[in-house]
Amino acid sequence: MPDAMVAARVSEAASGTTQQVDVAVVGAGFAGLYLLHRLRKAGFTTAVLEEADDVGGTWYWNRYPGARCDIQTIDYSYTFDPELESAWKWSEKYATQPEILRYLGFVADRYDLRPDIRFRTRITAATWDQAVERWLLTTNSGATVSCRYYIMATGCLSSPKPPEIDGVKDFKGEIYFTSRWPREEVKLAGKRVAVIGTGSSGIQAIPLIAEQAAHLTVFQRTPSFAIPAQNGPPPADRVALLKSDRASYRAQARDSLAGVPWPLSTVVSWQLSDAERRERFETAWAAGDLIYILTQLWADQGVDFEGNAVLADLVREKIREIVKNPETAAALTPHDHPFGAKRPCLDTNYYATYNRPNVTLVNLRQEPIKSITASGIKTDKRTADLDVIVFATGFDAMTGAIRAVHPITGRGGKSLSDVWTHGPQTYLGLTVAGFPNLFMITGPGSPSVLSNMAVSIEQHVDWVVDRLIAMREAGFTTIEATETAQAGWAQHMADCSTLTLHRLANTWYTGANVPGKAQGVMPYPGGVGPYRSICNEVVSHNMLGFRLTGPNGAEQCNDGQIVRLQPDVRLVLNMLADMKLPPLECFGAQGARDFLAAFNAARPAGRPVGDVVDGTLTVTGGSLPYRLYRPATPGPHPIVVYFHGGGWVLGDQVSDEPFCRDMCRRSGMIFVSVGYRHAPEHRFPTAAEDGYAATRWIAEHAADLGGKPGPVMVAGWSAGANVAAVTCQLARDRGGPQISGQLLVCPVTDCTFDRPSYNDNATGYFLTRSLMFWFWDLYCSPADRTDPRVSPLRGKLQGLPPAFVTTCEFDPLRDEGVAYAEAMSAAGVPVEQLKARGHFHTSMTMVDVVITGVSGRVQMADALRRFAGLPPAWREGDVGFRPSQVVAPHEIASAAE
Ligand code: NA7
Repeated sequence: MPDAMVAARVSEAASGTTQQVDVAVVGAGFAGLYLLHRLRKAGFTTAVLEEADDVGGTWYWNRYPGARCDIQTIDYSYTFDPELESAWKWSEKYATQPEILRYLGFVADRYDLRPDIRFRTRITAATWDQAVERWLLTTNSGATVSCRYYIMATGCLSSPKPPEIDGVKDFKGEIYFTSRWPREEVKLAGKRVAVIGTGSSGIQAIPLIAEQAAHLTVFQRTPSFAIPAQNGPPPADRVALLKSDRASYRAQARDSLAGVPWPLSTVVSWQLSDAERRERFETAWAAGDLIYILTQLWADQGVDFEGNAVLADLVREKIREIVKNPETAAALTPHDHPFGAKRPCLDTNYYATYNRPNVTLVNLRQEPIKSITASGIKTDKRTADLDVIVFATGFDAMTGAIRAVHPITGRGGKSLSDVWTHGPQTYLGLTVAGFPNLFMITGPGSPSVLSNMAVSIEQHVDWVVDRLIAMREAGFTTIEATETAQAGWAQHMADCSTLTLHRLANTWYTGANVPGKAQGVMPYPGGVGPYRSICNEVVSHNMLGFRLTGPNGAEQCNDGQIVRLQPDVRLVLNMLADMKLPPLECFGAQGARDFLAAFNAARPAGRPVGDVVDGTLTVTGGSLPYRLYRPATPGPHPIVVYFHGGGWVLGDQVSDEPFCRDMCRRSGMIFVSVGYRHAPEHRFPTAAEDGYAATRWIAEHAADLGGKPGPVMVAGWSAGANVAAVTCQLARDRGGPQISGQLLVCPVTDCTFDRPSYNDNATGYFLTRSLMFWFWDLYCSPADRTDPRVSPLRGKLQGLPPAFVTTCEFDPLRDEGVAYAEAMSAAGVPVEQLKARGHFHTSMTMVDVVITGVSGRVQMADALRRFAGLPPAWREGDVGFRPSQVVAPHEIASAAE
């Protein structure tokens, strides 16, 4: 925009009285422009306030050499108007900053947005006035704005971080920040240049600076993982896909995890051979796409240490291949964080740049910077004489632009800065309790920087504007998140963080890059699609977690927590709901067994163990099959006799295979899974008597099975846990075998169905009340149901072996499991309980699917080891990335529990 026009606009605003608008928006970047367009179309008077003298936001400021987007540009575009999409053609797979800035200018012109944007205007304070229910904004130009709604479209990475190095002011040469690069050409030819910082900005700038400078010295504190962009024209296959069905391409992006339409990967690393993994990796390396490598190689790379380590090693190998000097290669190779936990970078010739004779890498881990002097940079070991220093040192991310830029004062004089002292508190990353009518676009607590920002921005803008329209229609004038909803969101964020590896790196995602900043994963790690569905659910549940008010005392508040399930449990249950399966009991017993077998065939099979042996054992009236899982460690091992779930009707010795394998690996014990007989062919008490007889046989044959002679342990899930509990009572009463501990996972313990969990979780959580009724009817006649051999809660509980009882919050069987644990405890039995919050009946056995079940299984395995008198197991991977502050995942997970 010509300067004269800017000046005219600024003075016009300055000269008037307070400008009254429906909505004020801060920032004229991707988010601010789309907001303005939508708000105007919806008939809201709107003012956009922008500090720069033109549109662009991030892309206005970050004009350093090499600045490009690192999501493919066809995906990093507005999608709200198909005509806009046809009117603009990107020239490159990853467009440069000037091209993206031109695009945003094109958008501003196309929708004639500039007249409502006040450029060169910085907000100096924002204060909520409860009496008039409006925000009052003061600005650096003196002009004030009064608005009903205040929307921060300030971007996630717009508040540069100070350099935090002594002596910057003393330096006599030129200083540049990548985040505030001048518009005028910066001449580097023939100069001695330093770059401090090797994040995305540094990695993009370094190769181009090296081409110009006489000498470039790179000061690196932490190496980042980078993969080659393989830039060029937009890839023909992706463009063709987009063109073939634009609407569905965009819809897929909106429902995906990262905001780019790649399918969900289901194969896990350990299901692939070395050669297959390498082939997938080479394809990804050649594809040059961060989202591809982060989501398409194998499903466990973002959530599991071992799956991640395989990928990280392959990237490390590439670095060693490219960089000729082994010492430099070693310094450039990250070892302190999992791949993707810190923002991975997309590069063009980055690693190869270190082969140039005019480039030196200084490893600040070995020689920290002591100070910047008049003539250069001094480390512990050297002095670099310099003409230019470039700071690529990053941003006070996510909260910086909202918290630090100007005071925001909400209801009751509360300052946002104070409210966020210990980290950002938000509901959905969109709103903050105590700050009515304030919205943040891509704020902390939303997918934002862990996604394609273009997709996340459009989703937020649409959600906010649609809410404002709905409020106007309903006659409400204020909207504010409730404390309950906000606390619930914090819990959900913590649950999501437990799931991914982001918490295990010190990064700007967690606030660790800014000294003194509160730490915790700030962006929402649960994925774009799930997040969108949650926002939509808030609306369909009558604005759950929001208080809306209007003139004449109108008020609506449906208070509550939007997500109470663990994030992966929610995904699984949604997938099951989408499958629209008929109730299992409709199939009949054999049909249900067939269905279960087919269902199980599609799940991850379970990780390798030392040995798997099938056999048969003898009981009165016949023989029973068993499957034995032996750890890979040297034996003899303690033995756990395991009883599968399935309501005494379904399943067999292999139906809980992934769980048995996992527990065998984690506990270091032999698991013998018993194929006890089923109803309706064999009704009560067959399962109970088989369980007892099998345990006796296994204890007597412990040595033959390669196990440790002596006491055995029993374990089971669901009806299998019922069999295990009954077995302990029978063993006590019938003179053995000796049982040293019982692990009961979601046990059936009683024949009454009136406990709250039976009603609260009657439907919607896979195991339904009617399915349980069906199981009971097939197994046991009403007259027999109070027999302790099927209702162990009604039996004598003194003298039972120590127990570990796991119950899940969303399980009809929850309360009877808790009742059994409490009753045993009251009878003097040592009992530990795990009440798994946000889990459902099958959570613990869905190994490699419900990842948040890991911490529970760790605790269960440790309990088994305690029963056997063994110390907790050391687990490979728990300490894999544990350089300093990093905490092992099971520790975090159990803390979260
Ligand atoms: P980043 O990714 O935060 O990178 C900043 C880099 O600067 C990083 O290597 C830091 O090392 C380093 N740094 C920061 N402060 C210092 C000091 N005081 N001394 C030495 N080194 C320092 O910011 P970028 O601008 O590169 O990228 C931000 C995002 O913008 C990017 O991910 C894209 O989304 C776009 P550290 O890792 O903290 O040890």
